[in-house]
Amino acid sequence: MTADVITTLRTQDRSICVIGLGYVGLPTACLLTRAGHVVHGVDIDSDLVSQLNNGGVDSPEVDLDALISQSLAQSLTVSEKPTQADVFMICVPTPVTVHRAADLRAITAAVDSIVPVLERGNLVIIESTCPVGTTRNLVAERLAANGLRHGEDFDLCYCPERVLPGNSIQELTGNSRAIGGTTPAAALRAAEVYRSFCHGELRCTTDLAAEMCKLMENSYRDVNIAIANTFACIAEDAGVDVREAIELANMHPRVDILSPGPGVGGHCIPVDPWFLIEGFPEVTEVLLAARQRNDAQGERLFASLQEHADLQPGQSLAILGAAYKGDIDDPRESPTWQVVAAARAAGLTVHVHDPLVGLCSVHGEQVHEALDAVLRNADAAMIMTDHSEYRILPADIFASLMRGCWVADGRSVLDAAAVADTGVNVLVLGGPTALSSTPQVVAARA
Ligand code: SAJ
Repeated sequence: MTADVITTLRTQDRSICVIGLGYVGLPTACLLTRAGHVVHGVDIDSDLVSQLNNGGVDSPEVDLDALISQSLAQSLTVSEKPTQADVFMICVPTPVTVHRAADLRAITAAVDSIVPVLERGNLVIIESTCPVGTTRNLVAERLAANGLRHGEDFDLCYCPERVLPGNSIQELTGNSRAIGGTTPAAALRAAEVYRSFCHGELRCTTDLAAEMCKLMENSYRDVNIAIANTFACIAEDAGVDVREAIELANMHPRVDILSPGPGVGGHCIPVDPWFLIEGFPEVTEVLLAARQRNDAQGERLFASLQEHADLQPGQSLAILGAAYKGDIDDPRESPTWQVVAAARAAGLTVHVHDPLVGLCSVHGEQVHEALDAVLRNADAAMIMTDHSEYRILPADIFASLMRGCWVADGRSVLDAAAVADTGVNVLVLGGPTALSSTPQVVAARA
């Protein structure tokens, strides 16, 4: 917790309505409450609203859990409808459709929901990632239904967030931010609101530049992950350990190659580049190629495992990792689901394990908490997520439970040589396969 949170507000904007209480909106509403604002949180998820009105939700982030409880005990109120306020902050999801087009229905619905309570002199802030021009076009047009014009009757801003899930409070209070306004005065006004809880640099700019910078940040990361994945594919064919080669290359003072993996998940990195590709198709071939490389990684690793282990219809595959990245509990938009679909299409029985996502069903797929049950009698296994728990698995766990003798390690979390010594071969994404001198294929265990 930062001790230097400003408790005496330097802005005239005291009451704030935060619409969308997800992994960005809820911590933001709590931080604004802690900073002294009177905050009302809004979400269309009635179960979430009732959970919050009954004391809070379980977050894997311990400090966030405490902040939510404190805020609800302090003055944070929550409902399914916006109330009048000085400031409206919209933090709703903006996915892409199956055709990779921006799906702005949640933003449109959120904007429409504040039209009845929008008043002259208000400030409206969009935080959700959106195509360049959305704020001053789509949002402004919908808000005009109230007869009010942005820049004259109310202020309109676009202020993207940079929260890395799993470290929300530190990221929201410490990261710098672009504060985009459709007028300079609007940006300065929004900066005062963010200054109440954020001690990072607040850089005022236009709404267009702020929308563009958000998409650039995540597209940049997607392309850099794709470069790492390209090098991994080359290394496999060249017989090189890509992680050793990356470590060597990153010794260069101006090289910083990221880590290869079996796909890019989450609601942002694999999504945001599509907003630029959709808007500027003639010049975004690099972004498109990166998306295609990253999206191919999971099935590429599965196909290689299928070949090495000679997997046949009716056999079983254990998949370790439902979350889209290590040490978080969010399975949405995870590359795991592409691999599950490919394995099922190959006639395999699939069981998915995740220590953090826990016992639940995602996209109709059961996620299990008990690793031994998922591994028992499996004909092959695939590690999709770099959870810390997988890095400390005993080397013999696969030999002691599985029927087959092949494991594909998509995140290089295993000590492949130690596992190979137990009679199980390890197919490492981007790295040399660790072959066992005595591969074990054992009869099904009771
Ligand atoms: N990944 C790799 N290799 C890497 C890094 C990541 O394969 O070297 C994969 C991860 O396994 C995961 C996916 O990429 O599946 C995305 O993970 P991430 O940690 O790169 O990003 P997010 O989605 O958790 O958070 C990103 C962050 N953006 C940037 O780092 C530029 C965060 O700051 C943003 O706030 C967030 O997107 C967002 O909401 O936009």
